[in-house]
Amino acid sequence: MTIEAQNPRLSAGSLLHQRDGRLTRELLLEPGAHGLGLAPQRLKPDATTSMVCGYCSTGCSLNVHLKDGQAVNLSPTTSYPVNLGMACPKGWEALTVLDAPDRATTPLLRNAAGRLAPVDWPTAMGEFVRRFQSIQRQHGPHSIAFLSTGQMPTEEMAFLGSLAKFGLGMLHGDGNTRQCMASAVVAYKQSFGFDSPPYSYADFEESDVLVFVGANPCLAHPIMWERVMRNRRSPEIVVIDPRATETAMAATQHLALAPKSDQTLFYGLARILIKNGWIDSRFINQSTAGFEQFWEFVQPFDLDRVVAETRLKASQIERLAETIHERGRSSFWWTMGVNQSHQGVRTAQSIINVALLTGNIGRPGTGANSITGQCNAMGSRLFSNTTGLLGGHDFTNAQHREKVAGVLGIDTATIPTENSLAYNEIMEGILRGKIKGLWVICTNPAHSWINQSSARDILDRLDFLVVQDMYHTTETAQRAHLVLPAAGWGEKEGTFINSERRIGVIKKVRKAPGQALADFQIFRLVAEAWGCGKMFSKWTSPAAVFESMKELSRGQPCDFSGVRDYAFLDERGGVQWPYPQEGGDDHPERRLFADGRFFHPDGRARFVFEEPRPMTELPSAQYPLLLLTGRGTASQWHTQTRTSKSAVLRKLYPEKPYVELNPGDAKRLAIVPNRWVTVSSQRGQMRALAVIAPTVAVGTVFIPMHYEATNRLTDAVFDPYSKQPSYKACAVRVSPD
Ligand SMILES: Nc1nc2c(c(=O)[nH]1)N[C@H]1C(S)=C(S)[C@@H](COP(=O)(O)OP(=O)(O)OC[C@H]3O[C@@H](n4cnc5c(=O)[nH]c(N)nc54)[C@H](O)[C@@H]3O)O[C@H]1N2
Ligand SMILES: Nc1nc2c(c(=O)[nH]1)N[C@H]1C(S)=C(S)[C@@H](COP(=O)(O)OP(=O)(O)OC[C@H]3O[C@@H](n4cnc5c(=O)[nH]c(N)nc54)[C@H](O)[C@@H]3O)O[C@H]1N2
Ligand code: SF4
Ligand SMILES: [Mo]
Repeated sequence: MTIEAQNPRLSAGSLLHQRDGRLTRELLLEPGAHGLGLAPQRLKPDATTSMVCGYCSTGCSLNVHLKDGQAVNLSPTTSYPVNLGMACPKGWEALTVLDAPDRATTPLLRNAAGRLAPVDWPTAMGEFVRRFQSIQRQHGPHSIAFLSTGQMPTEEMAFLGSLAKFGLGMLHGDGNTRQCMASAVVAYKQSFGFDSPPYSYADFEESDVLVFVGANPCLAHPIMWERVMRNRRSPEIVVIDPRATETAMAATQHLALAPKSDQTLFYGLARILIKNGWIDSRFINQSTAGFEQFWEFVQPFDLDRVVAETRLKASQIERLAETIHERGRSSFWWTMGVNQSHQGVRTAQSIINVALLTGNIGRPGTGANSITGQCNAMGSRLFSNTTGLLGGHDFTNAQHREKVAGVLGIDTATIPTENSLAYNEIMEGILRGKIKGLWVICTNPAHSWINQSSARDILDRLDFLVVQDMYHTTETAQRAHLVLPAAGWGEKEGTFINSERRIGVIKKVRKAPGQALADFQIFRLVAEAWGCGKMFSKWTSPAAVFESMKELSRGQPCDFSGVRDYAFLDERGGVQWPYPQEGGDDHPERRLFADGRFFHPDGRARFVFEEPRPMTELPSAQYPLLLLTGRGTASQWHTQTRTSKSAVLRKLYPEKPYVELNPGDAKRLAIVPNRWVTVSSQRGQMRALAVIAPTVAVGTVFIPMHYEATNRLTDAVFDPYSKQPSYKACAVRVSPD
């Protein structure tokens, strides 16, 4: 019997049922049924189960309460080592946003009239294959690409990256993690030999000095901040941020430096520390390489120069050096104020260098610690198969390709031998007509990508744009030729890896609306429809993929082959990598590098440094102010596709776009509070309500990224090593309406 006969919802003419009717029927009719003992049908219908949150990288655990097999409510888990019973508003409201009326419930195909109209899955898959394959035939295999995410379970990322690159023959695929973590990734690889944030959240509580650089955890990582508040060592809290953020206001020292002068500051700081002998010579000798050259390099960064470039007071810089020296355990935490810069990699390394110099690594309360952003940015860094080959491997390394092929049971020849283009290069490829088809999964570039008018123009040039999202209303989905309706967090299963390398489980506690399917199942459908289903015959469930991921990780710094299964993760409150099969350390909160050995072949960390460079777009007579962008409140998430759907969250943030201005600038420009102003850059303009506050320095303004128009203003500038966009520096003008 064909599928159509069983289910009138499905139309004839699809490729699917011809290949494997059983598989397809299973996929279409029982979304999420590929259970592993965790799906609701196996959970007691009125049970409470726990799972990690699907927003930020803190990775809090939430207890989800079920009634008749469906989640009805949740509360934070008290026994989980991450959040200890706490959650922020987004976590508390995580279930509400699943019920939004704009959920994508059927595939949508743009019709002859130019409108997106509902179609069934077989038609959608048929179009997917026909259009992409025809582009490939006409323009070559690499004329289609994908953009993925840091917000899907690792199993889905691994599936997508493998399907696209090994099955569909794509060479180019990148993710929104480029917008976010690329600078930290490159910095760690070069400095430590592997992308390895070394800390555990216990370090928030065990530090004597916490230095936050370009990070606003009070609202971007509120539960990490709660951990800071639990610190009983009367810590010195230093915030290095041009703005007086919520976090800066709670600090004991706020260094409101000139934007993008952090690298100079940290070189100057290193110079003071070395000059005064406030360094750990034993650690430097045993565990690092390049100290002599670094010492020579920082000589010209004397206090006068650093004061001139950072616009800080000499006493502030000296006090920071003294604090680090006197108080002992210092930890350095950085986020987007560092990574999103024209020199993000070297700035991150300027921080790493100070931690290395002072031996502040591998001990409690120390570390050069990049805080990640999205719930599974860490999973994407290891398994998205974009920049790196699955499991922290390298596409250009023949041994790595063989290992991966062996574990997956595929022909080594299907694995690309070169790296993908980066996100910005994919966009440029579209502009140049080299890339004609794009598959966007779980990200919203028409809102979040830099220099938005140009980004939208580029997306609109595509012959075929497929967007796979929970909501059909996103700025990117509205431009798509084909929309694939995806299940979201809570409607599917898999694992996330949080900021401190902790692998945690998510579960299916809700049925996805309409015909929406877990991304995992969409990938299975694509594999079948494309004709490469056989290659993925072992990829039957997230749990099965998790087994392969364990094997892929074996022998790598991120080895988690000792994790038995999902239930093991549940029992343990998540498990941090590494957790190898032999000799795994069972301590619930672990840090790396306790033995002073790093991941370079000689075991030594590197001092990496370079002369700082000026920003590309400095304020001018026409655009006299510098725009900083970032997170606005704890209740808004990125492009707001999810958080704007909760009435509770909507009450907790300003509905209308706003721009924060210094009172001095406002006075000069005759701008009064809470009135509309126009903010313009060379690339575009937006209207915003004026918020006048001394939290921003004279000459700078701040606009949250959550409002659609913000990226009309930003300038497409990238770090040369990480290709991460510099979202936090461009010249603007503000004029009253
Ligand atoms: N509520 C909420 N939480 C989130 C998110 C969200 O959207 N909403 N997103 C998550 C994600 S993906 C990420 S990546 C993180 C981001 O977390 P954060 O990086 O903490 O947040 P941002 O506000 O983007 O940037 C942090 C700070 O960098 C400062 N900054 C700008 N330029 C410079 C500079 O040159 N030097 C220094 N030192 N500082 C500078 C800004 O003033 C800002 O206060 O948050 C995560 N958590
Ligand atoms: N100006 C400015 N711009 C920025 C930044 C900044 O600081 N300033 N920060 C940058 C950073 S750090 C980041 S991380 C990016 C974030 O940028 P985006 O990734 O574009 O933002 P999100 O809103 O998180 O988009 C995620 C999309 O995935 C969908 N989705 C959620 N769950 C699922 C799922 O399970 N499956 C599928 N298929 N879809 C799902 C959501 O509905 C949403 O449309 O923005 C960047 N842009
Ligand atoms: S802090 Fe992050 S992980 Fe924790 S509840 Fe809030 S959004 Fe979720
Ligand atoms: Mo991010």
